[in-house]
Amino acid sequence: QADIPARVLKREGIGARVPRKEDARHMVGKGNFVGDFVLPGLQEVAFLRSPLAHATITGVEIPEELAGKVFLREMMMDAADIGSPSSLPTYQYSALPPLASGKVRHVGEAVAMAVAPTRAVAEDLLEEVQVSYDELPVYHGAESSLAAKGDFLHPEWKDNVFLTLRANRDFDELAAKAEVKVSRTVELSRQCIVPLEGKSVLAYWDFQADQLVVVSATQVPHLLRVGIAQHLSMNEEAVRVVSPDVGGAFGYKGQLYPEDLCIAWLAKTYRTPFRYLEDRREHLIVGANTRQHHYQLTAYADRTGKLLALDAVITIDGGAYSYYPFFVGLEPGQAIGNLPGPYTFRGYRCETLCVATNKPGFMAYRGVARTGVCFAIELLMDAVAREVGREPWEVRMDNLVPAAAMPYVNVANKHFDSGDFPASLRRAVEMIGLAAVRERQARGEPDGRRIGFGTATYTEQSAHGTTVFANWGLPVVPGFDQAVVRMTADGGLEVRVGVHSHGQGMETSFAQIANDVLGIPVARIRVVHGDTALTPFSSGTYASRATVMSGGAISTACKELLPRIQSIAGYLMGVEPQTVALVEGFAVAGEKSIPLSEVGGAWYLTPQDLPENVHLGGLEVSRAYKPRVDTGTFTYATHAVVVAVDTQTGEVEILDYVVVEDCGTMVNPMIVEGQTIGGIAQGIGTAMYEESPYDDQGQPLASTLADYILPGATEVPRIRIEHFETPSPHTEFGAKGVGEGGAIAPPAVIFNAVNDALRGTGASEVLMTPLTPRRLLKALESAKPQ
Ligand code: SMO
Repeated sequence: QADIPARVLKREGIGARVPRKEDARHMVGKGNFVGDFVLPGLQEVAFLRSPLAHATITGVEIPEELAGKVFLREMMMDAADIGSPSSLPTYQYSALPPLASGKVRHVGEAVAMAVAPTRAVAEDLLEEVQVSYDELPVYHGAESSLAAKGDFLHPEWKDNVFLTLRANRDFDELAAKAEVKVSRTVELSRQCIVPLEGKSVLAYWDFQADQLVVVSATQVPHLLRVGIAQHLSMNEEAVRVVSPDVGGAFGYKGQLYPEDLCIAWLAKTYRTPFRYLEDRREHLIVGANTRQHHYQLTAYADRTGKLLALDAVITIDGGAYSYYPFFVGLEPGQAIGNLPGPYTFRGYRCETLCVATNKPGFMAYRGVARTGVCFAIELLMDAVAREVGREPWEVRMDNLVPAAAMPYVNVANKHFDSGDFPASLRRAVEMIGLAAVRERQARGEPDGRRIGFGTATYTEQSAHGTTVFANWGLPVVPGFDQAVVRMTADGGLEVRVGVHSHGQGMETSFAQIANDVLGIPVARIRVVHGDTALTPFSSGTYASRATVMSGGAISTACKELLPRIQSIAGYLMGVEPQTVALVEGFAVAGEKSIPLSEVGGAWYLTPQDLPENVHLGGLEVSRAYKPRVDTGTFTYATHAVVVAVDTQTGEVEILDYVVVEDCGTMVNPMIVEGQTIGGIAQGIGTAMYEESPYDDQGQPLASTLADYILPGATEVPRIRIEHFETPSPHTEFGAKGVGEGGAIAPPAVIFNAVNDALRGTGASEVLMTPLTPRRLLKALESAKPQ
């Protein structure tokens, strides 16, 4: 191995903390976002949005001189209403017109659009448009929607419910055996997702390719392509979607929006470029559409707190429409399936309703319903522990699925593949130093604040298989993924994937996965993503699936490419192919080694010198991949916190935050940690700050960042993370998904810690996010003598 330069002898494969390739361009402001594109003749688009939550449009007046500059629904009849079909029997379909026609169903719904050389001029044009409305009664929350006897939100509906899901497994029998019954009502407020970059879309006509090109900040370029083709009655091959750098997605960019369709329609119709960039105010008004779950829960347990059964009614405020491909359906499906958490109880009754209201359409946000279900079950767990007078984490230890029971199928038919849930909890309690925390609590703080400890353990399903999507009745989402790998003539590697990376670090971690098989230095591996013309079809980036799915496809494709490289290298070196190892960009056999550029050069440049049998299929391989079983993988983690509560001001400070997580084999622990911390920051937002309240007329009350409070650097504490690494038995290299997990547990642990701190004050428990000082002081008021 003397020929291998010493400087490249470093390990960059699976498990290495390789610095992220993608960070440099962002650090120096060289990212390329939809807003950065410069195209000759580009017109900017602005939308006129409804000021009312529910109304009939009785007339629209557009001054004559604006003809060709302002558009309404009836001017674009060759575009279809957006819909998200599902074959689930209880599902009611909602048609979402690209621009409102006849009715508006939430504040901010787009009614008209204007085009102009600048956004400001386009907004000015809209000032000239007069829309008259007849107000309709507003369904401002699930309660009023469910009470309706007629005049439902959508014509032909039989009530105001998008979807009802029910589960009942041995509930009556097991609940009857319970000695302790504990009920709670817990709730998460509606909030926004607030990525740095909002919705962004640009479209133009590529005359050479005879294609509509849609440049969009999307996390699902291939699904968006299918959606645009379907809704504009175009052939799929006539549409290309490019997703360049995307400033955070988190679920907000996983669907086809009216704005996407409008911009695509303009470019298809006029064959000139158009763009729309959502501004912050639009985001806070039209994007206020996630997390709002209401839970009525009853736990049935023995007198030690071991649960026998759980009864729940989950009500989700689904907003007015379901976006393509299936957004109001995902949330109830994930909620009913994941509420039982990582526990062993065997009795479960649950009804989950996704209710239509006059608010923007609901969507998934990092964690997809599991932030809600974790909050619900983990607050209930603490309540059970208080009821039976035990330490909450010890009650959990008796309820968690033990490692010896793995693989384990829980009461909601979740197939946990591997891991040691109790060990993660024990370790988190150790890291936090619980004994010392309890002593400190008993002593009291010098500044009078109250200390509290909270913990939560959750699982995060990822790598959902085809049957999971099929069970949701979805027509367009296959549960597999694909990759193409190609060794270049000069010994480098191109990896092409249909998922999109927008913060997850896939340009680095995917290169590491390929490096692990082929030994090509990460610096010589280029990960190509974000263009349907360059990449294989993919369901896209969501549900923490990309490392397992696309990573698995890359790994299997590289394993197919490996013997082809060995065959050529073996021939060139005069050794048996199977004796050739690939190390750091070289083919090595005993004392001999050649750089991979010689292998690539032989195949591409002098193929006539290679015998037929070593030529094989060439140096490019395409592979589709899905895990060995269809039931997914289950990452799990325990989060634990210590908080200090100021009972005078209602302020909560996080003093310590620890995570013990297990996402199977880590490709890059540094990226796993980054994902976890980023998720926790967002979870802290859900727990303590972020809220989109509505009044009873459906008017959003937080439409600027002065009213909608985000956690900043000072609100996110230092987070201590430890990893377990139990490889998934089902996946290519043992990985499980990790992208969303961090956001799941923070509300649960913070509320449990605050309720722990409030014990003995007589305050009522806090049970609703976000935990603002106002809510906390209200809980404390109940302690005061009336
Ligand atoms: S909310 Mo995620 O993009 O599955």
